[in-house]
Amino acid sequence: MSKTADQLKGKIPGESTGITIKKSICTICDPLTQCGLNLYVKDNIIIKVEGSKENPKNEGTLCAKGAATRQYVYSPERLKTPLKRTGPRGSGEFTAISWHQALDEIAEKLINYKSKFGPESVAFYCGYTKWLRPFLHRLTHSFGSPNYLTESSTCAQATYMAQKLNFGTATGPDVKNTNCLLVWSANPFHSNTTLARKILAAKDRGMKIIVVDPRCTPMTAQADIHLQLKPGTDGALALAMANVIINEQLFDQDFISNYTFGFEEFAQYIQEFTPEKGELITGVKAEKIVQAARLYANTKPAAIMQSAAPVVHNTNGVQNYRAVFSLIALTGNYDISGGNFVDPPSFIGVSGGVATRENEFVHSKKFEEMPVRVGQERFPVWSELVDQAQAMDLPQQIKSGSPYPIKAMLAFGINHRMWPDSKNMLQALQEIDFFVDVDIFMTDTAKYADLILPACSSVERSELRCYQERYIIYTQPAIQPLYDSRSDADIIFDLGQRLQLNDPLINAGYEASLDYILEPSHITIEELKKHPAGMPVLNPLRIPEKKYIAQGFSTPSGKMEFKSLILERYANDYGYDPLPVYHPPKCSAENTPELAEKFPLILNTGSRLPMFIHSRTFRVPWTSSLRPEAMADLNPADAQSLNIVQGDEIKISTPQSEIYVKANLTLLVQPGVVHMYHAYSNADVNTLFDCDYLDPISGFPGFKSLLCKVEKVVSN
Ligand SMILES: Nc1nc2c(c(=O)[nH]1)N[C@H]1C(S)=C(S)[C@@H](COP(=O)(O)OP(=O)(O)OC[C@H]3O[C@@H](n4cnc5c(=O)[nH]c(N)nc54)[C@H](O)[C@@H]3O)O[C@H]1N2
Ligand SMILES: Nc1nc2c(c(=O)[nH]1)N[C@H]1C(S)=C(S)[C@@H](COP(=O)(O)OP(=O)(O)OC[C@H]3O[C@@H](n4cnc5c(=O)[nH]c(N)nc54)[C@H](O)[C@@H]3O)O[C@H]1N2
Ligand SMILES: [Mo]
Repeated sequence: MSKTADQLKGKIPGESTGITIKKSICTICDPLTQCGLNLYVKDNIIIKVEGSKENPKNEGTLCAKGAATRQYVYSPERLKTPLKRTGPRGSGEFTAISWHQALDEIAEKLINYKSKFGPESVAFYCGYTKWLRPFLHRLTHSFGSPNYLTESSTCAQATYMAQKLNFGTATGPDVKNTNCLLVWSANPFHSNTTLARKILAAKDRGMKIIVVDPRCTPMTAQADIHLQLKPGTDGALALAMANVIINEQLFDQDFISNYTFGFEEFAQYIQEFTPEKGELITGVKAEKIVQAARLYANTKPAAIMQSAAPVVHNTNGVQNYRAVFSLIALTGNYDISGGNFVDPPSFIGVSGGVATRENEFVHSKKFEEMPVRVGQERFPVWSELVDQAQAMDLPQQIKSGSPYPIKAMLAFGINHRMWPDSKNMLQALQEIDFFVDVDIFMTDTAKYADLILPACSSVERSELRCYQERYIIYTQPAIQPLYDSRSDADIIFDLGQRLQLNDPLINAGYEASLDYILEPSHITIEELKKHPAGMPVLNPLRIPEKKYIAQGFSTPSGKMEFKSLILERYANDYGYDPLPVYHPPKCSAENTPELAEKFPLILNTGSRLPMFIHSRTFRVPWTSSLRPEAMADLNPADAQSLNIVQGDEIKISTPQSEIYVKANLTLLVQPGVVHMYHAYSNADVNTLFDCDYLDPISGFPGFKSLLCKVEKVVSN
């Protein structure tokens, strides 16, 4: 073999091989990771993928999903051209049309709905993808609609709501500098691998770890103390820990006296939550609760690591997390280095020490100048604290037309299987007048759209990202968009032009809008283009500790609120309790004992698997081969009493519906709990939930605790 042939075989970059290394980022999962990629490109084809060493997140590493980037990008399920529906909704019958025709038609329809039914009759939606959000958000409001909706109606925002009710602002753990990390329901070894490496490094320098999780996971394997509670009982566990901290005088007197509101009432309320009562409710031994409370309160500084989802995927989720976050105030670990530090977001929810005008950019029209948002009447606290509509109420409003009709939806990556009672969401999509979906792939939901537009993937586009590590990148396309696909941002700005919005920034275009957002930092897109692998932020904002001393807290009382004055305002009309009270999940042995007789097991869903991210990588051969079939996890003790062995086909039923899956026997789930991953097309666990099985404060679905029954159907 010639030298060049050898080099080609080895995929060695250089002039003789024509292979170049292009820098990009992976956004198969998004937005906290955004790992850097080295893409080996020859003739506009990616032939090899590596982690990029310069990137401060992944430092050269890649997870199972990122390593399969080529199979994701070159999937045969990629959408190739704009498509117009020719058959009935869901039939999958479409005909190819041009971009011109598609965008003209969308603009004409949306303008028509706006003039007939008002701009609020058009909803704009974005799924798990985050990068395009500021632009879609502005487009929505410039169009005049208050209805900007996202997947954050089931993710993260309820956690932030709990933090905002307590402290007025969101906060996160300072893992690098803490001496005790209380991981309250997170498993970064599967959900955020770059963070897992940072936790291991902190453990090496002596950091203690407490993990609260109903299952055993790689994270609990690292714990000094694992509190294996029953799903949905987090509030009771936190209140029992508060009981120990208060009654043993382990609290921070100065912080409580000077900076908190409602401590007396809270201290009185927690008296009933003795460690013994905590044990009764949560299943965690009283001694362990005491031990964990002492370790957390006595180690300084200590930080609580929250998750975007599991705690708030319970019908009592916001109050449970409020109880958990009260522990931060009790121990004075708020807004300090090594505690729960407040690092304000720079761009798309990620802090990066970069001053931006994102907030000003997205709110081109004030909510007060527009009609109420979807879900606002049902979830008023959501609407006070989150600048989006609550998408869980969307199917209801599409179907009922109340408080006003929703006629059209422009969605970027919508998956109806995200909603509880996902069939109900699909029915709503069948009833809506006009539905457009922009996605990378042909999906089951896209088949219901009137028009489908093909988006390109992250390696085919340019996007701006800030990193918590004070790093910033504006990527360049590593390859040209495949087929006739386009970047979501180009689609949004092109459509914006056609919608006659008279919006100077939408008219100025994508990069001009980014320059506008970045203007306070004096960083420009032109400068960023000179650094394809990204660059450290040169003069990052210096964020001081204990900002509350000078600024107070952004709560009604100006203090940290054990007793929420926002919730108190809704006490009469909505029955919200101002204290972080504990009530069992709506469907539970404690609340609905008669149901529990028929449905004796707890259904817990959606714990992350390392190779899947929602529905996205089921279609990728490398990742799907690791778990080719939908499976439900059962403890061997439960399996034995139900006469079930590994691989048997089982039926899981709830008061709502039933599904059929294979049984996976594992000690990782506790007896009495069945766990099942979500988003499978052939065994969609979200069909088992009622569409109204929601937390009354946030509107988040109770995905982590419902009652169910398991029966054997076919022996393996
Ligand atoms: N039972 C249960 N249900 C759950 C959960 C659970 O734990 N249990 N978790 C919930 C949580 S926390 C979340 S965040 C949601 C996630 O729910 P979804 O946001 O619905 O997640 P996906 O299934 O990934 O759907 C996103 C779609 O976006 C498309 N997409 C990907 N990248 C792009 C892009 O760059 N542009 C465009 N236009 N489209 C793109 C994908 O192909 C996919 O079709 O699921 C929720 N559902
Ligand atoms: N590989 C992969 N990574 C992902 C995702 C993915 O789909 N795949 N999704 C991304 C998204 S959208 C999100 S929101 C994050 C989620 O990130 P994480 O929260 O870290 O991940 P999960 O596995 O959903 O949940 C963490 C743990 O919470 C536990 N848990 C379940 N119910 C309860 C409960 O009631 N109380 C308590 N205390 N714990 C409970 C589960 O057993 C699980 O081990 O992951 C992100 N990263
Ligand atoms: Mo999420």
